[in-house]
Amino acid sequence: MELFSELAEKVENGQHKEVMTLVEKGIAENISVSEMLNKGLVAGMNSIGIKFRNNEVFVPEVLMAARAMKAGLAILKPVLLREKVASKGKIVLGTVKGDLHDIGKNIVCYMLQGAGFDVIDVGIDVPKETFIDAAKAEGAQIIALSSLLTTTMVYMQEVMNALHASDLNDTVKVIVGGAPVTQAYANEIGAHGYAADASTAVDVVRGLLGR
Ligand code: B12
Repeated sequence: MELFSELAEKVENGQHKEVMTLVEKGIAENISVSEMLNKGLVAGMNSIGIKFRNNEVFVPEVLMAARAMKAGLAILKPVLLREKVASKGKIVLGTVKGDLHDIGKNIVCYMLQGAGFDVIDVGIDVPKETFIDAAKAEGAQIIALSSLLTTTMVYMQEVMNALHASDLNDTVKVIVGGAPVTQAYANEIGAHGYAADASTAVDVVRGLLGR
């Protein structure tokens, strides 16, 4: 659909006002919100990601694209949450220490909330103690860790170690994700779940909680 490719293009170009107008238009025309998210906003972010990797664009362009993506997400969020019913479980979610990427984490957050889970978003650059303390304080069943850098992905192991050393061990499950993270890595650190994208994350959490 033309709207999706237009959305992707405007995200890529960092045209946040145009992105907002297009998302509003899509909602008014009853276009699928998850398709606008995945085929529009996320697709745009993915293609700027490829250009960033190839040194065709630099940090300022990526930041503008990220701002455009966030502007679109802010409008989609209430619609994604509209379906929310009674809480199906509590999840503490954050991007691990040293890592400031939050776009993917935020999408995972909205998708989980939209599926009826309570999500405590502890933010970015989060030390292991914060994950453990928040899970304790909130009585969460799941800790969800995001990482976009190979250098910060290894911190997930430290969170696992802190969990094993805490009295939460065996009561809280850990799910991991983010571009460099794989199922093999999740297995290696003993995480209970892995998902490559936000909608799979919802399925994995449902599976872990048996609901
Ligand atoms: C946007 C971006 C930035 C922005 C971040 C803005 C923000 N507010 O998040 C800015 C410009 C700040 C940035 C900075 C840096 N970045 Co950067 N960035 C990106 C970029 C282009 C896109 C990331 C993104 O938002 N993708 C879109 C979202 C929707 O996808 P996603 O994050 O992967 O999330 C999805 C899944 O992974 C999954 N998921 C995510 N989290 C979780 C969690 C759970 C529990 C689950 C189940 C699933 C899940 O679901 C999400 C939705 O489907 C990527 C390229 C890429 N291809 O990933 C580079 C990239 C991640 N960055 C990179 C680098 C190197 C950096 C910098 C070091 C650059 C620098 N020299 O300063 C800094 C590091 C800053 C820091 N300490 O964190 C590298 C990492 C290389 C590596 N292998 O480690 C990448 C891969 C680019 C590259 N190829 O060089 N970056």
